[in-house]
Amino acid sequence: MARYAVGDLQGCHREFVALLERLAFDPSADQLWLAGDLVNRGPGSLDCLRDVHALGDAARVVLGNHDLHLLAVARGGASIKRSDTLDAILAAPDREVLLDWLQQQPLAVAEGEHLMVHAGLLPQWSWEQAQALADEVQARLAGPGAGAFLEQMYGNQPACWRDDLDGIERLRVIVNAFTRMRFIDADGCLDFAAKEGLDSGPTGFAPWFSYPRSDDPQIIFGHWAALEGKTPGSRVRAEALDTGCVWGGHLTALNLDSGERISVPSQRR
Ligand SMILES: [Mn+2]
Repeated sequence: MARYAVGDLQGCHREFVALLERLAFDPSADQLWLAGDLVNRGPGSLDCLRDVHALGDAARVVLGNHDLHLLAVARGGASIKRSDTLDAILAAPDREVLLDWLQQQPLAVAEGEHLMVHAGLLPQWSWEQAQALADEVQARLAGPGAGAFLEQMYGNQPACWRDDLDGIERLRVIVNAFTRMRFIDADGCLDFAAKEGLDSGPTGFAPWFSYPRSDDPQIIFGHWAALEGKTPGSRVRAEALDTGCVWGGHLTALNLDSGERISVPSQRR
């Protein structure tokens, strides 16, 4: 049995098929972890969603910001943006099955020494606390308050985590940290503007992985394509897996047991 983690698909379906072929992936024996953002911006979002759903127990998925955006559009009254490529999913005959499945996925997956999240792990959160906070959001998404939550999910405030936050503010910071975080300050406050490389953050802010932690999980994440798969200056064990397939880069898998990286080139050029 092999275990692989794969970065943001974002509708790169041809590359996803090519990567699974390269891995000789066997859904009856192997496991595929997907670091979120299965959909959006790329041309094959519906096929990506269908294929990952069809993997059943062979796939473990965390939600990314684009996956949550799809749910917010479909079920929270959010507006579609000009750059979104979600129309085929929204019009698909199997959309309810796919959306129901997506809405049940977690913000964090932990197994052994590995912890997979879409954007990152706030250094203020222990591994155990992070898991509990991810569970809070998953329970809300799976429960009767899901629609109201999706309607209020968007927002950059509050930007800083505090243990005593409650209600929608608490859930919003949890979602933003797990799915949108790049640069933070020493107090665990998020910046939402900088999206480029390591030097693009505002004064006083640094990449979340450049802050030390009191525990030492192997953190697997996607989301930040400008890192090109690297985490220089990292003070935690972090594996960046978004290698920008949708932007003409690569789609990358990490063998969780050997540490080997396997990539296929984007077919979007
Ligand atoms: Mn993302």
